[in-house]
Amino acid sequence: MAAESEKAFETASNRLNIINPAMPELIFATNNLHKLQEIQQAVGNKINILSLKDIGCDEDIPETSPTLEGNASLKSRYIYNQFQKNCFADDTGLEVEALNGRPGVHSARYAGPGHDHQKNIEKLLAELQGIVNRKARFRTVISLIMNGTEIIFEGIANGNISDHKHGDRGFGYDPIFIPDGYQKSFAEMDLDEKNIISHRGIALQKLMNYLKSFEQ
Ligand code: ITT
Repeated sequence: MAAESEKAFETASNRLNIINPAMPELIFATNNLHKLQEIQQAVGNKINILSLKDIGCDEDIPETSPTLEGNASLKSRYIYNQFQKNCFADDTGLEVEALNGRPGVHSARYAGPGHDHQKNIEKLLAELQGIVNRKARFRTVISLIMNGTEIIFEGIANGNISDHKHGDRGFGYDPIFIPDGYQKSFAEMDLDEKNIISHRGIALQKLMNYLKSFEQ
Protein backbone atom coordinates (compact mmCIF):
# COMPACT_ATOMS: atom_id res chain seq x y z
CA MET A 1 0.00 0.00 0.00
CA ALA A 2 1.30 3.44 -0.82
CA ALA A 3 1.44 6.05 1.95
CA GLU A 4 -1.14 8.81 1.59
CA SER A 5 1.56 11.35 0.74
CA GLU A 6 2.65 9.17 -2.16
CA LYS A 7 -0.71 8.72 -3.81
CA ALA A 8 -0.41 9.16 -7.55
CA PHE A 9 -2.24 12.44 -7.95
CA GLU A 10 -0.91 13.31 -11.37
CA THR A 11 -2.68 12.85 -14.64
CA ALA A 12 -1.14 12.41 -18.07
CA SER A 13 -2.15 15.89 -19.15
CA ASN A 14 -0.22 17.65 -16.38
CA ARG A 15 2.91 15.57 -16.70
CA LEU A 16 5.91 16.61 -18.74
CA ASN A 17 5.70 13.76 -21.22
CA ILE A 18 2.97 14.92 -23.58
CA ILE A 19 0.64 12.17 -24.74
CA ASN A 20 1.60 11.05 -28.23
CA PRO A 21 -1.35 9.41 -30.00
CA ALA A 22 1.01 7.34 -32.20
CA MET A 23 2.44 5.55 -29.18
CA PRO A 24 0.95 2.49 -27.52
CA GLU A 25 -0.97 3.23 -24.36
CA LEU A 26 -0.70 1.29 -21.13
CA ILE A 27 -2.31 1.81 -17.75
CA PHE A 28 0.08 1.39 -14.83
CA ALA A 29 -2.01 0.12 -11.91
CA THR A 30 -0.29 1.77 -8.98
CA ASN A 31 -1.06 4.30 -6.27
CA ASN A 32 2.63 4.89 -5.62
CA LEU A 33 3.77 8.16 -7.19
CA HIS A 34 7.46 7.25 -6.93
CA LYS A 35 6.90 4.09 -8.95
CA LEU A 36 4.95 6.04 -11.54
CA GLN A 37 7.79 8.54 -11.90
CA GLU A 38 10.39 5.78 -12.23
CA ILE A 39 8.39 4.01 -14.92
CA GLN A 40 7.69 7.21 -16.86
CA GLN A 41 11.35 8.12 -16.80
CA ALA A 42 12.32 4.63 -17.99
CA VAL A 43 9.91 4.38 -20.92
CA GLY A 44 10.51 7.97 -22.12
CA ASN A 45 8.22 8.69 -25.06
CA LYS A 46 8.05 5.07 -26.26
CA ILE A 47 4.81 4.31 -24.40
CA ASN A 48 2.04 6.54 -23.11
CA ILE A 49 1.71 5.56 -19.46
CA LEU A 50 -1.67 6.33 -17.93
CA SER A 51 -2.04 6.45 -14.17
CA LEU A 52 -5.06 5.20 -12.23
CA LYS A 53 -6.01 8.86 -11.82
CA ASP A 54 -5.93 9.28 -15.62
CA ILE A 55 -8.61 6.62 -15.99
CA GLY A 56 -10.70 7.91 -13.09
CA CYS A 57 -9.87 5.04 -10.74
CA ASP A 58 -9.22 5.88 -7.10
CA GLU A 59 -9.34 2.32 -5.77
CA ASP A 60 -6.70 0.97 -3.40
CA ILE A 61 -6.70 -2.52 -4.88
CA PRO A 62 -6.32 -5.10 -2.08
CA GLU A 63 -3.03 -7.04 -2.15
CA THR A 64 -4.15 -10.23 -0.42
CA SER A 65 -1.94 -12.81 -2.11
CA PRO A 66 0.98 -14.46 -0.24
CA THR A 67 3.23 -13.95 -3.29
CA LEU A 68 4.51 -11.00 -5.34
CA GLU A 69 3.30 -12.76 -8.49
CA GLY A 70 -0.19 -13.12 -7.03
CA ASN A 71 -0.43 -9.48 -5.96
CA ALA A 72 0.84 -8.12 -9.28
CA SER A 73 -1.75 -10.29 -10.99
CA LEU A 74 -4.56 -9.19 -8.66
CA LYS A 75 -3.88 -5.53 -9.46
CA SER A 76 -3.56 -5.89 -13.25
CA ARG A 77 -6.57 -8.22 -13.53
CA TYR A 78 -8.70 -5.90 -11.44
CA ILE A 79 -7.98 -2.98 -13.77
CA TYR A 80 -8.37 -5.04 -16.94
CA ASN A 81 -11.71 -6.43 -15.77
CA GLN A 82 -13.00 -2.96 -14.84
CA PHE A 83 -11.71 -1.00 -17.83
CA GLN A 84 -10.92 -3.56 -20.59
CA LYS A 85 -7.70 -1.71 -21.36
CA ASN A 86 -4.15 -2.98 -21.68
CA CYS A 87 -2.44 -2.51 -18.35
CA PHE A 88 0.28 -3.66 -16.02
CA ALA A 89 1.00 -3.69 -12.30
CA ASP A 90 4.06 -4.50 -10.27
CA ASP A 91 4.59 -5.90 -6.82
CA THR A 92 7.98 -5.57 -5.19
CA GLY A 93 9.56 -7.01 -2.09
CA LEU A 94 12.86 -6.66 -0.28
CA GLU A 95 14.16 -10.15 0.51
CA VAL A 96 16.84 -10.24 3.21
CA GLU A 97 18.94 -13.41 3.34
CA ALA A 98 19.56 -13.43 7.12
CA LEU A 99 15.80 -13.02 7.69
CA ASN A 100 14.89 -15.96 5.44
CA GLY A 101 13.53 -13.67 2.76
CA ARG A 102 11.59 -11.28 4.99
CA PRO A 103 10.04 -8.73 4.69
CA GLY A 104 9.37 -9.95 1.11
CA VAL A 105 5.73 -9.67 0.14
CA HIS A 106 5.08 -7.81 3.43
CA SER A 107 7.61 -5.03 2.67
CA ALA A 108 5.02 -2.21 2.57
CA ARG A 109 3.48 -3.03 5.95
CA TYR A 110 6.52 -4.51 7.68
CA ALA A 111 6.34 -2.22 10.73
CA GLY A 112 2.67 -3.09 11.31
CA PRO A 113 -0.21 -0.65 11.91
CA GLY A 114 0.80 2.96 11.27
CA HIS A 115 3.70 1.78 9.09
CA ASP A 116 5.57 4.19 6.87
CA HIS A 117 8.92 4.03 5.09
CA GLN A 118 10.82 5.40 8.09
CA LYS A 119 9.28 2.91 10.53
CA ASN A 120 9.86 0.01 8.12
CA ILE A 121 13.53 0.96 7.80
CA GLU A 122 13.93 1.32 11.58
CA LYS A 123 12.41 -2.11 12.15
CA LEU A 124 14.65 -3.75 9.55
CA LEU A 125 17.82 -2.12 10.91
CA ALA A 126 16.87 -3.18 14.45
CA GLU A 127 16.35 -6.78 13.31
CA LEU A 128 19.70 -6.80 11.56
CA GLN A 129 21.64 -5.23 14.42
CA GLY A 130 24.75 -7.31 15.08
CA ILE A 131 24.13 -9.55 12.07
CA VAL A 132 27.12 -9.76 9.74
CA ASN A 133 25.32 -11.18 6.69
CA ARG A 134 23.67 -8.09 5.13
CA LYS A 135 22.85 -9.68 1.75
CA ALA A 136 19.47 -8.74 0.30
CA ARG A 137 17.69 -8.43 -2.98
CA PHE A 138 14.82 -6.42 -4.35
CA ARG A 139 12.51 -8.51 -6.49
CA THR A 140 9.87 -7.00 -8.76
CA VAL A 141 7.20 -8.95 -10.54
CA ILE A 142 5.27 -7.20 -13.32
CA SER A 143 1.98 -8.58 -14.57
CA LEU A 144 1.10 -7.25 -18.01
CA ILE A 145 -2.31 -7.82 -19.56
CA MET A 146 -2.35 -7.24 -23.31
CA ASN A 147 -5.55 -7.95 -25.20
CA GLY A 148 -6.71 -10.21 -22.37
CA THR A 149 -3.52 -12.28 -22.14
CA GLU A 150 -1.35 -12.07 -19.01
CA ILE A 151 2.44 -12.17 -19.15
CA ILE A 152 4.75 -12.06 -16.10
CA PHE A 153 8.19 -10.38 -16.03
CA GLU A 154 10.67 -10.47 -13.15
CA GLY A 155 13.55 -8.18 -12.21
CA ILE A 156 16.08 -8.69 -9.41
CA ALA A 157 18.65 -6.31 -7.90
CA ASN A 158 21.18 -7.86 -5.52
CA GLY A 159 22.90 -5.86 -2.83
CA ASN A 160 23.50 -5.32 0.88
CA ILE A 161 21.66 -3.57 3.69
CA SER A 162 23.73 -0.76 5.18
CA ASP A 163 23.72 -0.07 8.93
CA HIS A 164 22.27 3.42 8.54
CA LYS A 165 20.50 5.56 5.96
CA HIS A 166 22.33 7.11 3.01
CA GLY A 167 20.71 9.68 0.71
CA ASP A 168 17.25 11.15 0.44
CA ARG A 169 16.12 10.30 -3.08
CA GLY A 170 13.90 7.40 -4.13
CA PHE A 171 11.48 5.85 -1.66
CA GLY A 172 10.87 2.89 0.59
CA TYR A 173 14.03 1.02 1.57
CA ASP A 174 16.23 2.86 -0.98
CA PRO A 175 18.33 4.69 1.68
CA ILE A 176 19.58 1.41 3.19
CA PHE A 177 20.06 -0.65 0.01
CA ILE A 178 23.55 -0.65 -1.53
CA PRO A 179 23.41 -2.45 -4.89
CA ASP A 180 26.26 -4.85 -5.72
CA GLY A 181 29.16 -3.08 -7.44
CA TYR A 182 28.30 0.34 -5.94
CA GLN A 183 29.47 2.29 -2.90
CA LYS A 184 26.21 4.23 -2.64
CA SER A 185 22.58 3.50 -1.92
CA PHE A 186 19.65 3.67 -4.35
CA ALA A 187 18.65 6.86 -2.50
CA GLU A 188 21.90 8.50 -3.62
CA MET A 189 21.17 7.84 -7.32
CA ASP A 190 19.06 9.80 -9.75
CA LEU A 191 16.17 8.03 -11.47
CA ASP A 192 18.13 7.19 -14.63
CA GLU A 193 20.95 5.58 -12.69
CA LYS A 194 18.61 3.57 -10.47
CA ASN A 195 16.48 2.46 -13.44
CA ILE A 196 19.46 0.90 -15.25
CA ILE A 197 20.25 -1.53 -12.42
CA SER A 198 17.08 -1.72 -10.38
CA HIS A 199 14.64 -4.61 -9.99
CA ARG A 200 11.82 -2.51 -11.48
CA GLY A 201 14.01 -1.16 -14.29
CA ILE A 202 15.09 -4.68 -15.28
CA ALA A 203 11.54 -6.07 -15.22
CA LEU A 204 10.32 -3.07 -17.22
CA GLN A 205 13.06 -3.54 -19.83
CA LYS A 206 11.80 -7.10 -20.33
CA LEU A 207 8.25 -5.78 -20.72
CA MET A 208 9.42 -3.23 -23.31
CA ASN A 209 11.32 -5.88 -25.26
CA TYR A 210 8.13 -7.92 -25.30
CA LEU A 211 6.12 -4.94 -26.57
CA LYS A 212 8.60 -4.54 -29.45
CA SER A 213 7.31 -7.85 -30.81
CA PHE A 214 4.01 -6.04 -31.50
CA GLU A 215 5.73 -3.41 -33.66
CA GLN A 216 5.31 -3.73 -37.42
P1 ITT B 1 1.27 -0.08 -5.32
O1 ITT B 1 0.18 0.92 -5.31
O2 ITT B 1 1.92 -0.19 -6.67
O3 ITT B 1 0.88 -1.42 -4.77
P2 ITT B 1 3.11 -0.02 -3.05
O4 ITT B 1 3.83 1.13 -2.40
O5 ITT B 1 2.13 -0.80 -2.25
O6 ITT B 1 2.43 0.54 -4.37
P3 ITT B 1 4.63 -2.51 -3.48
O7 ITT B 1 3.57 -3.27 -2.76
O8 ITT B 1 5.05 -3.01 -4.81
O9 ITT B 1 4.23 -0.96 -3.62
O10 ITT B 1 5.95 -2.40 -2.64
C1 ITT B 1 6.01 -2.76 -1.27
C2 ITT B 1 6.99 -1.90 -0.57
O11 ITT B 1 8.31 -2.25 -0.98
C3 ITT B 1 6.89 -0.39 -0.82
O12 ITT B 1 5.94 0.20 0.02
C4 ITT B 1 8.30 0.06 -0.47
O13 ITT B 1 8.45 0.16 0.92
C5 ITT B 1 9.13 -1.13 -0.96
N1 ITT B 1 9.64 -0.86 -2.32
C6 ITT B 1 9.07 -1.21 -3.49
N2 ITT B 1 9.84 -0.81 -4.51
C7 ITT B 1 10.90 -0.21 -3.98
C8 ITT B 1 12.04 0.44 -4.51
O14 ITT B 1 12.24 0.54 -5.82
N3 ITT B 1 12.92 0.96 -3.66
C9 ITT B 1 12.75 0.88 -2.32
N4 ITT B 1 11.70 0.31 -1.74
C10 ITT B 1 10.77 -0.24 -2.56
